[in-house]
Amino acid sequence: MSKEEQSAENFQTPTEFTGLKTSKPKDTAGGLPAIVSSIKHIIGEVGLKQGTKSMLSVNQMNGYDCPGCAWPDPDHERSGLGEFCENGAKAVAEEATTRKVDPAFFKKYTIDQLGSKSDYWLGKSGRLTHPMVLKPGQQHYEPISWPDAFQLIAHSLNKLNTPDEAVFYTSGRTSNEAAFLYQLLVRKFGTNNLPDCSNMCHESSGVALSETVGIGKGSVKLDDFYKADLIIISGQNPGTNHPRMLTALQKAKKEGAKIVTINPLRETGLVKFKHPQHLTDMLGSATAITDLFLPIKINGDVALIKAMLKLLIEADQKSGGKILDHEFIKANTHGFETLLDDLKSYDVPSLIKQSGVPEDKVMEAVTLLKEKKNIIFCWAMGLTQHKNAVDNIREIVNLLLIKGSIGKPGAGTCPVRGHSNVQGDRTMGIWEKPKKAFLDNLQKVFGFDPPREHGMDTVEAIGAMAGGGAKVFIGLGGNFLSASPDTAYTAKALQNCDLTVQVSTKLNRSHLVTGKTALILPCLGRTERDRQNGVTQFVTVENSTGVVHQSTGNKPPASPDLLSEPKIVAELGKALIGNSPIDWDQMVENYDNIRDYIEKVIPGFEDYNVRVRNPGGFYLPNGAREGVFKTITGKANFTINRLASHDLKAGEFIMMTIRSHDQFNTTIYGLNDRYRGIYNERRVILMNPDDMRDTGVVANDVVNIKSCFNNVERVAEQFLVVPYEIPPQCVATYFPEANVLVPVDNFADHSHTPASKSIIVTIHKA
Ligand SMILES: Nc1nc2c(c(=O)[nH]1)N[C@H]1C(S)=C(S)[C@@H](COP(=O)(O)OP(=O)(O)OC[C@H]3O[C@@H](n4cnc5c(=O)[nH]c(N)nc54)[C@H](O)[C@@H]3O)O[C@H]1N2
Ligand SMILES: Nc1nc2c(c(=O)[nH]1)N[C@H]1C(S)=C(S)[C@@H](COP(=O)(O)OP(=O)(O)OC[C@H]3O[C@@H](n4cnc5c(=O)[nH]c(N)nc54)[C@H](O)[C@@H]3O)O[C@H]1N2
Ligand SMILES: [Mo]
Repeated sequence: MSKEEQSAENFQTPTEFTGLKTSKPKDTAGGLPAIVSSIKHIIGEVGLKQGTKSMLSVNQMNGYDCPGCAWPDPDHERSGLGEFCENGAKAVAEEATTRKVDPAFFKKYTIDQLGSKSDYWLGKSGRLTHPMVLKPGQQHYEPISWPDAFQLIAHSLNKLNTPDEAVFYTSGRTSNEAAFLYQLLVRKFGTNNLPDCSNMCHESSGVALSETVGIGKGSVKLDDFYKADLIIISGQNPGTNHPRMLTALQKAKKEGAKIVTINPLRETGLVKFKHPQHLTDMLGSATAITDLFLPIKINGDVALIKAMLKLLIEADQKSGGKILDHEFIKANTHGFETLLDDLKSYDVPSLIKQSGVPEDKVMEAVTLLKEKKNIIFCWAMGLTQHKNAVDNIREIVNLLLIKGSIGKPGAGTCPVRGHSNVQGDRTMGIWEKPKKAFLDNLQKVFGFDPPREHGMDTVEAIGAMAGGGAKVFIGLGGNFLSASPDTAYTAKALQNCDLTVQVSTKLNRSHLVTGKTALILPCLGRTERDRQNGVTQFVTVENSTGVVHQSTGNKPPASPDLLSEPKIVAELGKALIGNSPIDWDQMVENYDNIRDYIEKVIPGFEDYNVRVRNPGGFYLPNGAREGVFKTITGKANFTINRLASHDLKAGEFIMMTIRSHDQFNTTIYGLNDRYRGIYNERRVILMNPDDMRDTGVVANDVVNIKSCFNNVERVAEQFLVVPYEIPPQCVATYFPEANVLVPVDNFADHSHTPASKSIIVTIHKA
């Protein structure tokens, strides 16, 4: 690499410490501290007046969808105080910031200077304002006009030997309209290379649920929480990542539901909650959320659920068939006998031991499961990011099926989605493995032959770029470098490209580790007014429960030079393919036109433009919700699943990479993880005190962490040890700092989701 090119070190955040402080983990989420924190972030980035205005329209019927998580809003009512939470406030503040990353900023800093800054610093620099280009061998981005940028991309794409040498990534904040246009452009160009953040997120859920219940999405509605008698939450930290879920759980408890949580960590939001918008809560005592906490070992979930299944089946036999829902099993499922047979090969004590959960707690959980008929199972990344992640979720389905807990009110599957429109993007066709029916419809409506061969997912795309098989990378949102596994390897993959393009709102590390030529295309954010031909447009999104609704930005754009995502895709379409047969201009002049096409291509969007104008939007069809299972067998399928197999040697640990309270994925809002009592530092490793003693480390010791997979050693340097209540042989670090340790070739079977919650590591005093 020549001296002028980017230094190899730009790929990770600097290893200097920022000054760790710790306290006891909190036992109550929300409350006054949540309000104080919201206000601090809003005033710091936006100022009080504009900030308050922005917050009041979050998740309102006529406002914009919160750019944070994908938790649903109530169907008919909205809080007059704004339907937002502390972390929603941070997400809005981050986007609405008044600071700017403009051409003068890029003139001031070289790529290497920016590379030496932390992710926190990069994000706090402000909003991107102009399209910028980084020419080969240069150290500074320079302004480029929009038409020149589109020509440059079209030229690079047209030079490829085949369209399959291009990778078109999507992050889950993209609207339905932008996503639909994007996949159309990519397929018209001639490839299905549409990896997305979902590949690293809930892909394992999609795969498992499609196979077992016939739809890759959850089956419950928000109202089901208030009809459930048992809610199980596993592998999820809602207090931080889906704070509005706590409101639903609080209400569910008032309606009589019991709540069981399964997690290696006693996450604060799951312990107690005070609703920051309810005066009675603020003045009175907090609601205890969890009735029973099962402290599981990382990746011990299949073992735990198998133990529960066995114990329930035994109890059922003893009770003469009163515990399981035999009528449901007979009428609606396939494979029950095979499951019973398979379970005979396990014994309960060994399963319980492998799960790490104390036996009396397992028994308590089984007692609840025996009594309760309407069960909802919620989960997130703690279950989807393991080698046997698909097994994790299929095993959950086994549990729900024996209890007949799906396809009726108050019961079902609830994979809690991450990005606010990640589910909608998939519905729109952002998928490297599109269904035949979808492509057939595309062909019928647009009159071209879409490619039929499956494209590359995230892990495959990294490999292709590293190996020279892919040469152009385009990212519609996201931060591919830092979100992907194996940061050093992914960096080489991106640097191997001829061109990398990032459509972004904020500066991130993917702008600093680039192909030979790089483009930044700055776009409008969710909160901003989007006008086309002088008329304000709205976009649409789909939440975790399959509700499609409007989102209308109301803030003036951060810069007059920003384009909306649909406009960027349409302009690229024109430069690459021309304005015929697909009339890109017509589609973006009024987003209703895009929605008319979506309606023609995708089932469930009948009368889209009318129904999406109804307050609260509309539900998409969901077979599993109705008890109709569109699987190969025509029934809900029981499956046979594998236990995790980590033979940890002495000195080895299983590490999960998790989110702190002050981040949204790779966007770092602040340096605190308030609920866990960790302040002003992200380079920490949470360890069990007994393990610390055995390893010969004490609190605040500096360690290097090593992972070794398929004989390749990876090292993450300079982490501070924090003693924490976590099961033995389990440790935790934050994502993305620890992504250098996630092997690109260690991913979930069937879904290819990187196993970023089960990395085998050793810990070494630095
Ligand atoms: N504020 C904020 N909101 C967010 C995000 C954010 O970064 N910040 N990210 C968004 C996105 S894209 C997503 S996908 C979601 C992520 O939401 P979560 O899945 O809640 O996020 P993680 O921090 O990855 O937390 C994983 C949880 O699983 C637990 N866990 C880890 N391994 C295991 C295991 O083997 N078994 C069990 N039972 N539990 C385990 C961890 O202790 C942790 O509590 O949140 C979304 N919302
Ligand atoms: N080790 C480890 N790795 C993980 C995970 C983990 O738990 N552990 N989690 C995985 C998960 S669940 C996910 S979803 C992925 C996340 O992967 P990504 O979605 O790729 O990453 P984000 O950090 O959400 O992307 C942030 C960037 O998106 C851009 N952005 C924000 N809003 C907008 C917008 O409205 N439009 C556009 N065009 N750009 C916008 C900003 O420039 C910002 O810098 O990471 C995965 N990686
Ligand atoms: Mo995610």
